[in-house]
Amino acid sequence: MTIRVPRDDVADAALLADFTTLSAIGATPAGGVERQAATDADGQTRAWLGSWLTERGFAVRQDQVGNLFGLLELAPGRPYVLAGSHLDSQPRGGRFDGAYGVLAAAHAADRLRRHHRRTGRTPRYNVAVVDWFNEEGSRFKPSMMGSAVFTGAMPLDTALATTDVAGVTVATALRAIDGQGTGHVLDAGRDVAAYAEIHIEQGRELDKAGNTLGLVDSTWAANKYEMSVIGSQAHTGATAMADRQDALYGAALVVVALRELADRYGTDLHTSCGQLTVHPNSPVVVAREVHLHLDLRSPSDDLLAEADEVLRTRLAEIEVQADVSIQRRFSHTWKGQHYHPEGVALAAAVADDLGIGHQRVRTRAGHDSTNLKDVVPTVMLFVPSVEGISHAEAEYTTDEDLCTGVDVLTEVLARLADG
Ligand code: HGY
Ligand code: MN
Ligand code: MN
Ligand code: MN
Repeated sequence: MTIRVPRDDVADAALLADFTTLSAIGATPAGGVERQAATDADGQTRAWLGSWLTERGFAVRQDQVGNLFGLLELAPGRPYVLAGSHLDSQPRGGRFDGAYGVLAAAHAADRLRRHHRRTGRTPRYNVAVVDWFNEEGSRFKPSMMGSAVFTGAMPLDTALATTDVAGVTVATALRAIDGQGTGHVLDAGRDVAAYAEIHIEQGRELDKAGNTLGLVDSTWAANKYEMSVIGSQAHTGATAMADRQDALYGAALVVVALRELADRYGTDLHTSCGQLTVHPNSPVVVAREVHLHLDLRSPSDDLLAEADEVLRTRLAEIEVQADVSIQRRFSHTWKGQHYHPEGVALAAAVADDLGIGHQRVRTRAGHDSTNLKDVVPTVMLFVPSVEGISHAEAEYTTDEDLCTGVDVLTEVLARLADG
């Protein structure tokens, strides 16, 4: 099939200049960014995107959970093809994760706008760019919050009432950055014809294979738990060891048990505890309570369920061993599922037509497309992460791969918009 929107070399320079500007917001010393959801830095990137879109004729709107949209009406009254990702980052995170996908979507949609103005053609669908609120789930749990509310996977009120460790709600934090819209912008079921997202791979497959493009055909499954290990406070010096109910000792056994569980299943299970809070967290007090966030991922739902059972048994042993009690509750879970085969086929056809090396990949990380794929036809694309590094300041993707990714996304968007 012939390419609908010709490559635009001038636009490469503009994309890279914009990415440099964006990466300077909330920049950290070693080349990362600190832009957790609804912080000032997140607010600044949203404001920057809003003015970038407004200057190019997009109608900028925010919904009640802070999802930021740039609407481009090319076919009045018709549904929209959405393209986007997320601007929020992990603490001292990488500057590419999410932000690249939002900028790529903005540039791709703008190339489409200029192309339709030149040719006078009217596509079947309108186009919209989106920055999904709080994809990362670091400050406010769970991750992928904004897209979960948009797709009906999470009630709006539950999201708005979610608090961070300081007790600040999402609603309060959004108002502080002028991030809360008054009403509905788009209805996932009625107004959205398809969704496309481009993202860094955050793994080594493409980098190892020397391919530029990943066509995401499925996702690993994930179980994320919040856990409390409850003991009793005591003097670290005076209290006899036999009299202790040391919550931090119990939590340490849980962390070791997670690693032993992963070792048991080889490469088919990833486990970690990334966040641990000790109370009262004093050097001369035996901890009374420890809160942990656990993250278990596997390509197999059945294996994940089996690992959950094995963990449950080990937790019961730890309760006896450390004389503590352990409470656990799911905070977020998603199944290992396939993406739309026709979306994968469309992306493969574009890669072939553009002569770009590509392969199918399975995402281990969650993305906003993990939610969108459940309600609309979805295309998810990856560009390489050098050495697979992500959620770290050393995260890196080459300029060439960034630009190639936008070429592909532009063409995918053009074909989705033509329906
Ligand atoms: O949980 C996830 O995989 C996402 O990156 N927040
Ligand atoms: Mn991401
Ligand atoms: Mn991330
Ligand atoms: Mn993610």
